[in-house]
Amino acid sequence: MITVQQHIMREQKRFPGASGEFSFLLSGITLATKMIQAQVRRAGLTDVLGEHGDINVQGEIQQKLDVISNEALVHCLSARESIGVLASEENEEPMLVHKGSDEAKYAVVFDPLDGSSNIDVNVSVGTTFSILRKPDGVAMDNPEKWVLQPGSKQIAAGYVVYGSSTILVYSAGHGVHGFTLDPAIGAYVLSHENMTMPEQGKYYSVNEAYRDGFPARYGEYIDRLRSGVLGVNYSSRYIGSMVADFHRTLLKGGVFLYPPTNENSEGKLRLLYEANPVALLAEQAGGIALDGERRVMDIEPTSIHQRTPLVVGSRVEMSDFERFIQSKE
Ligand code: P6P
Repeated sequence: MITVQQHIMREQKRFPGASGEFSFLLSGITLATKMIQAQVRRAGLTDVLGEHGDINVQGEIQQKLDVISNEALVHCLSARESIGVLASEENEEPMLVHKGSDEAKYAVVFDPLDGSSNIDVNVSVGTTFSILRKPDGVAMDNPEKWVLQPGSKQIAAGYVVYGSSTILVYSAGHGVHGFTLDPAIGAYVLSHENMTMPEQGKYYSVNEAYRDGFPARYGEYIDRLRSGVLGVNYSSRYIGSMVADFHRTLLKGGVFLYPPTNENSEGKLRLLYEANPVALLAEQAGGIALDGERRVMDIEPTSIHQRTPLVVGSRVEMSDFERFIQSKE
């Protein structure tokens, strides 16, 4: 049995000069997500379901569990001296922690409870996170510069999916590893070492209700998948919770798409704390992640909550997507 702490310590050795601060940082995430899952698992039993009432920066009504989850992550991560900046889907501005500390060199960007609109109907939700190193020469009085970096600069990223079991999936640039929370001992135990995305899958995943609002090439691509031209009789799976939809794509292959729509012309998913983490995992697992034209992790962010289209999945479907889209230009 290998716990995530043991695994991180092993990974830690790959970070030159790291003094255990990286593993302590990640332990802040594992602790917070255990606190979150305890609330998610009992949501129906305690007064945590339903709306908190406030409107968050996304203009979405904050679910109570969103607020509790955000507070858990801010509390646990603020106790890590190596962190200087936190940025959350729930907070308009980045948060400074350990202001002035010479130890602080990392920023953590997260969505505390992605898919939270599904909570009341007991559908899987998730926490996403992205860890960045402070750019050289940037002081803490410029927190945006700590987080406005392309996804290629992530030193680690991952998610926790609160589903039929609670699974943490992360990469620190050396493969993708999954850990299942064992409630009997309260530890994340290695259950999926060196996860690789199948070369091809049998599912495509998109909200087809918005199809009329997609740029035409996306609908044409979905028709192409359904035509059998890739040799697979695809089935459609869409949960409406990105972490759950991506987790299936990582394990089973296929493609997940959130294209531009009439309502969200830049796409709905957020670059820093939804698209970038899954893009790192997808590439580390042998898949591809695009914004429809270019590599997600090449996008230079200009604002913390900026959105992006996302097309992510197996090499066969994604290579075909790239060729097909380019043939349309
Ligand atoms: P739609 C959840 O609100 C979320 O941000 C992602 O987790 C999910 O993939 C997407 O929105 C679902 O959006 O428009 O299909 O309901």
